[in-house]
Amino acid sequence: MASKQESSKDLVDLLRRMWLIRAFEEKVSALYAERQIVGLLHLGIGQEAVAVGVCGLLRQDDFVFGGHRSHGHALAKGADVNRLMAEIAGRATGYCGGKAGSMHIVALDAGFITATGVVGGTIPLALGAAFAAKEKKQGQVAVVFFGDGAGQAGPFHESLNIASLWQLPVIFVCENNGYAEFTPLSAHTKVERLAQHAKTYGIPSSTVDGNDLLAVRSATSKALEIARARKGPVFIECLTHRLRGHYEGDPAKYRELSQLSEWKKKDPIARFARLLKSKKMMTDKGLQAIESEARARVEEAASFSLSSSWPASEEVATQVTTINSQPFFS
Ligand SMILES: Cc1ncc(C[n+]2csc(CCOP(=O)(O)OP(=O)(O)O)c2C)c(N)n1
Repeated sequence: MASKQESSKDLVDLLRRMWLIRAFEEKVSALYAERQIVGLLHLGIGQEAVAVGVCGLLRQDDFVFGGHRSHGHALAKGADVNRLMAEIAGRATGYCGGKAGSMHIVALDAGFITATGVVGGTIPLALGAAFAAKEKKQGQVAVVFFGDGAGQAGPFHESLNIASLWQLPVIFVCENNGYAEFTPLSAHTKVERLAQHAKTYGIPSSTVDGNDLLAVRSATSKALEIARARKGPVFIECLTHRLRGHYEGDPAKYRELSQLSEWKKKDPIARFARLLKSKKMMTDKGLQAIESEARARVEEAASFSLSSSWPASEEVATQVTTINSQPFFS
């Protein structure tokens, strides 16, 4: 249920943002199939409610960190659609001059500090941002998104321990989509709920339906109250599913088709659209318009990207120290 405080416009905007992410990733997938985009591509189609549910409540100056499946996190935090698409397409107009690609996005103007191809690699980095935020005392928080697979990595456990000990304003968001690459959760841990780890380290936690945007939003709102008051970290586990393979081109033979079709019925966008319609906040025509606007926007981004030049060869060694050279923690 939508809370009474949420205006109809706010809720429709959240749907709009989820559609932007979906349309963006579908376009990226189509460009990849045409070999206009190359490299390894991990899409979060089906997981949009987590990105939007969390980032929709953040301030521009909060810090967000992602992983290898983070186009949606960057967009939800406000990354520019053209520059993000151009980055994934390897063009000079991209956020990192076309040298970071899909897995290493940095969008500092939006407060999206970095993604990484190193599973669990940004979890300790988020602690650094949270430490700086705590020192600055301006209520900023750091949020880090990662998958269930990252929960088995050493840096995950070390980071939970230190964040709890030092009461850092960091929100750990685990997107438990049931698989780490091709391995189901039950084959990589005996722990059924990743939130159990948070309890071990004395961190307040919740496990929510990650395909229910309002459930994610409500858990985030409670987490922010704690983190902004600098009372320490919070852990949110979002149960969700990726509707694509681990990477584009993955035949996904490890997953029963029945499992996929069950999750398709829980598609977070269709589900939220149904809710808005049932509350008379949207009509079919309005819903169609939102989807069309999102698709038109990403077409524009694709044209911008594909008409942009490739990075010049003399640029190959520049920007490698972007984070060190920009004073975003000062
Ligand atoms: C440190 C490290 N180990 C292994 C890999 C190979 N790898 C890439 S993605 C992945 C699984 C990640 O699963 P999860 O954290 O659940 O994220 P999801 O792909 O489900 O979003 C692994 C093991 C890696 N990239 N980095």
